[in-house]
Amino acid sequence: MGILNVTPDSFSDGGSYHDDGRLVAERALQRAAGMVAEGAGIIDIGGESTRPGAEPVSVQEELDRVLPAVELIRRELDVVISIDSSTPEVFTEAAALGAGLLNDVRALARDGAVAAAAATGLPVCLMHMQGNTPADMQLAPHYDDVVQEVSAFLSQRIGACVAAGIPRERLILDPGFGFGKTLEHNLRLLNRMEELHELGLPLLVGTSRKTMVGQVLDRPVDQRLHGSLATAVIAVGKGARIIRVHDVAATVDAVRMTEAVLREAKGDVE
Ligand code: 7PJ
Repeated sequence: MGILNVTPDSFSDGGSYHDDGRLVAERALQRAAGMVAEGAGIIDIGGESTRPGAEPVSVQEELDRVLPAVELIRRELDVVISIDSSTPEVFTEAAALGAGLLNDVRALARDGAVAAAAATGLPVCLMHMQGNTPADMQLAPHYDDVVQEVSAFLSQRIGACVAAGIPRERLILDPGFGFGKTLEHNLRLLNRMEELHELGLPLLVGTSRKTMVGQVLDRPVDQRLHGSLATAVIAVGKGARIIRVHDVAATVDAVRMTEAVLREAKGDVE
């Protein structure tokens, strides 16, 4: 899964483009095409910054950022379009334009989100976050047992989805690396990710360029590729099915190599 941000700070070489949704969408299409050529099977389009402390965006602004990109990428590329959003209106409109997956860091907690997601008929990725907004999630993360609490939360959200008519088979789970977690919590979640297989659903992992990598390696965000690859390899080794990344070409190589080794263990050499 390749990350495609359509927030105002994401096309830094084209500030004036933001006045024109169509040009932003064209830049987004170029990036998406590059990631597809590098081996991405899913493009995750996000119009809301979920960085700790980020300002909220209005529904209309999020729609204006995301929908033109969805429409253009859907028309031009053969790839699954994922919508990184928590906003019911965005789910509905993006689904109508051909999006194929809803990816919600708030696990459909917003008012109307479960019903709107159910009505689209699309698969949904439910992510764990402690504290329910990116604005306050990193203030003082605390867990008695982070893996158990993430698992219990996801289990509760699965229940809410199933009760609203989203079949279990349509759900994907994500422990939510960096969302209301200290470095120790993030490392423990990665080490014990197998325990989440008890929930019986595919796992998605997003650690690309995150603070946890920066903290271990003492590197700024533009120097976290190699550390991010290490986490992707571990996640695949522990059975993650989707890896959400900025650096698609490098991650595809690392994942393919990992999978070749894992296949050999099953007596199935490439
Ligand atoms: C994640 C996400 C993640 C899922 C972001 C960033 C922050 N969606 N959206 N999982 N992270 N499912 O990319 O640094 O970890 S935005």
